[in-house]
Amino acid sequence: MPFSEFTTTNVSVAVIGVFILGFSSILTGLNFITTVHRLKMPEMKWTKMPLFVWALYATAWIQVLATPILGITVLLIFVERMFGIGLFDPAKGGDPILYQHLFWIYSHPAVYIMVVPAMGVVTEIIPTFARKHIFGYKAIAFSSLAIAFAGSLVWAHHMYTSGMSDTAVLIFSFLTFIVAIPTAIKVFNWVATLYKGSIVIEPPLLYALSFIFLFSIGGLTGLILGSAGTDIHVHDTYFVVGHFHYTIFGGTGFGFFGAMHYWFPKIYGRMYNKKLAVISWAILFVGFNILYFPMLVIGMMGMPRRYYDYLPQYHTGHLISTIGSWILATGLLLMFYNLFKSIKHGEKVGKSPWGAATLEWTTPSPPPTLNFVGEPKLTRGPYDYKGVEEDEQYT
Ligand SMILES: [Cu+2]
Repeated sequence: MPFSEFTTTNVSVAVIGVFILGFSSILTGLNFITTVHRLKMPEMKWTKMPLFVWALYATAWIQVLATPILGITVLLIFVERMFGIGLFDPAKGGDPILYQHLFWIYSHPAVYIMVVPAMGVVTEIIPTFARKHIFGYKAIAFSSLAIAFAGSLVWAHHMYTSGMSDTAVLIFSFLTFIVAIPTAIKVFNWVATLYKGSIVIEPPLLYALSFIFLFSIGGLTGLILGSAGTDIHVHDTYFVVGHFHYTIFGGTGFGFFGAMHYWFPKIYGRMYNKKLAVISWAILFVGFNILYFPMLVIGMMGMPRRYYDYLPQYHTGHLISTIGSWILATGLLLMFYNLFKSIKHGEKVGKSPWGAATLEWTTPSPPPTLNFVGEPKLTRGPYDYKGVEEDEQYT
């Protein structure tokens, strides 16, 4: 029986909060979809949109289609608690596994709501710092939609040990592997974009490259969890905790940090201390791996998750993780210190400090109210660096 059914804590208020937040997420998605369809400048065809916008567009569809399931689920909890209707409580004729299904039908796609925008960020950063047109524009745009679609069909891979028919396990395992295809398409296209590019190493690129490395570990450990045989061995162990952090922190987190370092000069019209940004990135990256990699190892050895105590054979792994967490925290503090300090004290920059080709770099930094001075003109594609004027070039 779900804990939320019988606990005396104030679950009903909490689920109302989740319900309202869910609406906020749905309306955000609706807003992005409508904006992309109705408010693009007329010259901007679908294939001229920055791929970050494509990523947000795909994400918005997941928000609109998956979040209502969460809303309905918490509503059902509320109804069961308030009126005693048997939905999930077996004593009342309900089905607890149904609750788990409903939860994951939303919560697996929620992972993509977090990670697909980060993939969009990486897609913007890599061509800018490779000074090269993105490789496979259509494949990247389409793979965002494919991830959104395929990612909606795989939720029960969280439930191999909950009691499910072997046929269902096989199908969900197969579908989970399908998601690896559009994800790999993106990774191959990023690497192909870097190939023979004139690469300029700057803080945003370091975060984008870290994303590829860490998210690949997150994705590949996901395949170990997605195939039923190996999942049963590592289910509910630290392997899952390690995998999850490589995906969400290494993926979404590093994508977000990359975005902050990429668009910071546009937002504030000032540049952070680049040297300090590189140092804090290095500390963060090293600390991250020292913190999370041992989790994969002790998880494989059988260390269960959600326990505060453990057998002596797991001690070394936990100790290394703890030291890693201090290093990671140091990197985070340095990074935020640098960014916050530079909001007021950073060196002033022009409209396009990276020499990027997308439209937002043609407006002053910080942008005026309504973003552009007059009507913006589309004179080049989003990755057409030959069209970037001389004075906007990277210096
Ligand atoms: Cu999942």
